[in-house]
Amino acid sequence: MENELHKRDHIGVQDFVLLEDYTNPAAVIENLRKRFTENLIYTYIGPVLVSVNPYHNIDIYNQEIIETYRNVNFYELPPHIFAIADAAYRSMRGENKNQCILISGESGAGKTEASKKILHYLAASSKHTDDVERVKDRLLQSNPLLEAFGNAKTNRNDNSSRFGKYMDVQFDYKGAPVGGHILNYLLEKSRVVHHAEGERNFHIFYQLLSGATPLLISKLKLSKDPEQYFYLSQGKSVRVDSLNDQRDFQDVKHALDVCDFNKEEQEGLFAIVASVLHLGNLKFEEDGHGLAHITDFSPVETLAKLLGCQEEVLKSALQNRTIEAKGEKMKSPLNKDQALYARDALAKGIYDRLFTWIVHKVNDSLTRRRRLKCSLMGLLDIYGFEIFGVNSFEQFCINYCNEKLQQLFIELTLKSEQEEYQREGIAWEPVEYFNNKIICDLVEAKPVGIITIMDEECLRPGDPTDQTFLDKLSENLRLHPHFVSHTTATDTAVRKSIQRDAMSQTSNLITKSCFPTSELLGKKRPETASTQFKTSLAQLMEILMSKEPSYVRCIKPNDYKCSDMFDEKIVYHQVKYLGLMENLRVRRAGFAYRRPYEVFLKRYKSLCPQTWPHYDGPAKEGVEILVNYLNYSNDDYRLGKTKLFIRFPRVLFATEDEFQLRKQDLATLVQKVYRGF
Ligand code: AD9
Ligand code: MG
Repeated sequence: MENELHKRDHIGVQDFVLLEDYTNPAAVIENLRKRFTENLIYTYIGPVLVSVNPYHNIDIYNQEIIETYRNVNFYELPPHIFAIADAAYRSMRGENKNQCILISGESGAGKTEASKKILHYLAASSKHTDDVERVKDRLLQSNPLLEAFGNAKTNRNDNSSRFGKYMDVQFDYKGAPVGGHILNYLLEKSRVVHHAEGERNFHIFYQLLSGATPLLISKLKLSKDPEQYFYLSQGKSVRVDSLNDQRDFQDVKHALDVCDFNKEEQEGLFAIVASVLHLGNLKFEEDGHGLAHITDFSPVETLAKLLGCQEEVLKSALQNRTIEAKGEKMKSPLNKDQALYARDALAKGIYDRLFTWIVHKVNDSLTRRRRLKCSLMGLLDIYGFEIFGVNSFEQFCINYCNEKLQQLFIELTLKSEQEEYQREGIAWEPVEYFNNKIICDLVEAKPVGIITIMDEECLRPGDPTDQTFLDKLSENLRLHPHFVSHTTATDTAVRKSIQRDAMSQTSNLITKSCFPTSELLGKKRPETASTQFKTSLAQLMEILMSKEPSYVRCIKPNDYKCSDMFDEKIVYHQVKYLGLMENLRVRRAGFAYRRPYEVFLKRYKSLCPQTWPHYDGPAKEGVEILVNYLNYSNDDYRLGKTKLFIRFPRVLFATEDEFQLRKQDLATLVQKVYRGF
């Protein structure tokens, strides 16, 4: 970064800690704006990378740039996502520490793109053995595959991740990628049956209709027109300019091949995707007794074929539910609303499990052949914070996940700052910060947190409703300083019933393995979705805490997916809730700038006759001589064990300006010498 310091007026500073006015959000935003206008989308806060989505392709990810960043200390080059990847990679290898890179930011801010760039960087290393090349290929191909099934167009992002993903890349002792493992978090399965205007269902449905051969389409009894399907057409935007469903389908097919899905598995998989579409087109009418009847049986026939179950069983499961009374199982007919609910529940259940099955299959293909010890680099790309007009259970979980990550970020950055001060033998100057643990506690505390109360309501016999749940929340949490909203409960009885009855007898090889009989027989009461999510998040936090973290904080410049618009209000909002001001304050608590003695001396030694042209003593002493010569006052700096700490940016800038002048002088001198003066 030093090589760019002198240009700061035009392009802003490359590290926010160098802003004189660092407590002022306007100065931070102005710096981001300047850089965004110049296509400089990356800026540091110390070791944290802030990235602004450019919404257009910039040629900064090519092979040449990859090579430039490889093995270079990250403050020696302009900020870049590759610098973060490289630093983490080198720390993993050099210090033998497992790493994780946490990418956060709201929906559409660029998290998924950032994670793909990092993976690309890690995989772009020199040619390896065939085995390693195969692993790299699979790691890279897992992206288009999981995106097809887990991403969708929303009003915020044409390729929005609707699931959370944590991926470990495993490296052998030579630093070559040899395997991987993916953990997936809560797919937004409600999208299978419903999406808002302007949005779409998961990409794969449209890709299949658009890209499958006529033979496959006819085998699956599909129509190529997405408008024909209730589950695909609700948003009235089946086609998206920025997406090419037909081509993407070919990519998905290729990815399936690379990730070892055999022909039979691929057939089973597309049969399930098609069956969800057929399910959505089932209609019911009510008879004189208020009971539901399927109006047209032809989709049921197709469904039974695709899923490999008996038509009669399926029919019955779609129109009745099984209840247990006095230890006996009985069928109870559904009314129309219940039947529609059951249909949708089945579609969501099938799709959700299909997704998990795909992740398992990908993991199988990424499993290392040899069980030697390996180092890990984790990449976390979750769904970003989002607020819609109507927010459901999924938004609650997504935002809760973001709160947990924010808490982790605050705790870990503070901790690592304190540790560095301690290591360097410099007194820590305490900083005030907002710890959002209070928000996480509101959600997850026991005995009175939102999730516990929701669980109690969901599992309570009787007739729990949204209203009774809301009443309980208000009763228990009204005094909490951050309690302001409510959420809804679901009717689990009908959902469970249909999944047991219909799916326990299928012969489609995927649904068969996705709905194990023991579970379907209800031997054990399943945990509620929120408790499962809470548990998996707690495990995720443990995984992350056990590794050395790096951070990428993504910001989107406007709400219109537009490349030349920097909306200060929107950016300010994100700067605020991402806690960037807080982060900057922590980082600047004492010192704006810190560098190892060797680095500082190497750059500035020409400014002092005692260190120029050669200085043979220890770097620390050289720096001491240098800063004395430059007249640094006692309050301007501290000497740590291995690093120099400079308190104010102006001190560093003055030194840098002097250096630039000196460089010019030297250049002129060299020219003169060459010209023979
Ligand atoms: V969500 O929470 O999954 O809805 P993300 O993942 O934060 O969201 P994503 O990475 O999908 O956002 O980025 C949204 C779009 O912005 C991409 O599809 C690209 O069109 C665009 N984008 C993001 N980052 C870059 C980039 N570095 N260069 C060019 C980018 N375009
Ligand atoms: Mg994403």
